[in-house]
Amino acid sequence: MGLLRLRLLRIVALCFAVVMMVVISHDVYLSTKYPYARGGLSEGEFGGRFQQEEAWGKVLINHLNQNLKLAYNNHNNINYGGGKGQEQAPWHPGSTSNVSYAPGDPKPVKAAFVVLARNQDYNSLRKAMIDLEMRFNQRYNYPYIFLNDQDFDETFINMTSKATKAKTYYGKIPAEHWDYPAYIDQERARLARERMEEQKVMYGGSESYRKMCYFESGLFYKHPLLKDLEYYWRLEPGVEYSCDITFDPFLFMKENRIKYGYTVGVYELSNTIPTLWETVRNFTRDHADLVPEHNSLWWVTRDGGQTYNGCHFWSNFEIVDLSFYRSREYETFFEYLSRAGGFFYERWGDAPVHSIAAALFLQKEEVHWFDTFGYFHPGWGHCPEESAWSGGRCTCEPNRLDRFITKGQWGQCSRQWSLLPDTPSQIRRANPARDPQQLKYNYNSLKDTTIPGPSVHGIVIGAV
Ligand SMILES: Nc1nc2c(ncn2[C@@H]2O[C@H](COP(=O)(O)OP(=O)(O)OP(=O)(O)O)[C@@H](O)[C@H]2O)c(=O)[nH]1
Ligand SMILES: [Mg+2]
Repeated sequence: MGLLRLRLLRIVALCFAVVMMVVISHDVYLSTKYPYARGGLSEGEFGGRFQQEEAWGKVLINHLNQNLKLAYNNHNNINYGGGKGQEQAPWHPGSTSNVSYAPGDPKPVKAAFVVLARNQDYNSLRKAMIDLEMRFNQRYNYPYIFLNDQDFDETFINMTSKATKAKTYYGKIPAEHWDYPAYIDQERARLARERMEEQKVMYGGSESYRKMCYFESGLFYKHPLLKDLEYYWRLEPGVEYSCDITFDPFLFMKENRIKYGYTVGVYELSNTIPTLWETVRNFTRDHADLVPEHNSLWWVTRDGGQTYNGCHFWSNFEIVDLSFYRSREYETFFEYLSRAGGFFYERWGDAPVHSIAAALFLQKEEVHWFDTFGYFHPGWGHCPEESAWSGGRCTCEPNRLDRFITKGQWGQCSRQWSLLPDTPSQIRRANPARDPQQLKYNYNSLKDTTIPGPSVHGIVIGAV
């Protein structure tokens, strides 16, 4: 009996040693084949796709030394709670979950992450990039475009290019895009900054913040690096992605003809935009032909256009079909706002500007809330509701932030876009027999008691 037990023990020890040797030699093989951690790896040096992801995940885990294991798991083995082998979460919005593209492969959508950043942002940016890689882009390999008003330095380029195996591009912003337009009175702008600083308006005293907001409002998409881009995904240093993104949002948007995607809708600080709404009203009066009858203005005004309720998409995250910003409507709108001067005499942000434009020019179904994304930007965030959270491999706290965003005061705007009445094209799709022209928007049926209930299709604010 004793001899048998000894033999058994020997066999177990032998097996263990063999397994350890295989694991160690595999590690050594990977670290020589993929010396990413030491830098300087080009796309061609990667092997097959499976190995790429494996090596990639290992390197990131070694580098980050934090709880990233969840996202590293080979995505082919993820079970999102459906039947065995089901890769698609039940809440999945489209049919695009199984795609993945190698770094140099052409993609079905000409799309990229676009990052405005300063050289000193590289560290908080790397963290955000690595989150995004782990949660999404390690399978899709969309490129990154970095823009800066200064030349990017070597550290920035080195550190950011090593955070992804996708291509990275670095561009300097043309000087005229980071400057005052000729018609702005710079002395008046300086005095306005001083006054707003005294009044403790957030970033009220900052000149560079205004240039940033101006650039992000109407100029960034004119940069030569974005020339052929169809869609862009804005990324900022310091943000966090806390749920796996199991489909390609670019493709999802393209397939569904969505122009604007957001994760968080919040209220704007009114002391940064004292005359913005008045300017928007003037715009709708002067360019009534550009505002479609079936607009989405209910989302931003609940009193027939008298006042702005402050709702805006938090544009530090946005995925946008750039044909929207390149459209005659948007360009005319931006130019109109620019000439009014509020980017510099007040402190208009790109978030309310993009958002009011979406409400003016887009239909309900052209805007999508990516409510299954876990997203955090310092100060606020979004964590999906419980069902999506448990199926979607999230690490954020369900309901904590979401409770405020979807049901509480400050973040109600996220949910409210979906309360907009259906548009004629939606009605036509759902019920082709009905004539949408006969249907009136019924604002009174919406679940918000503050709604006045106009009987027109959209809201005409220029005439108020
Ligand atoms: N190149 C460059 N990028 C800037 C400058 N100011 C801000 N940015 C970038 O513009 C984006 C927005 O700036 P933030 O400072 O994050 O503005 P915010 O998100 O409104 O405010 P906080 O994140 O709360 O500070 C970020 O990606 C910044 O890195 C600047 O002067 N030059
Ligand atoms: Mg920010």
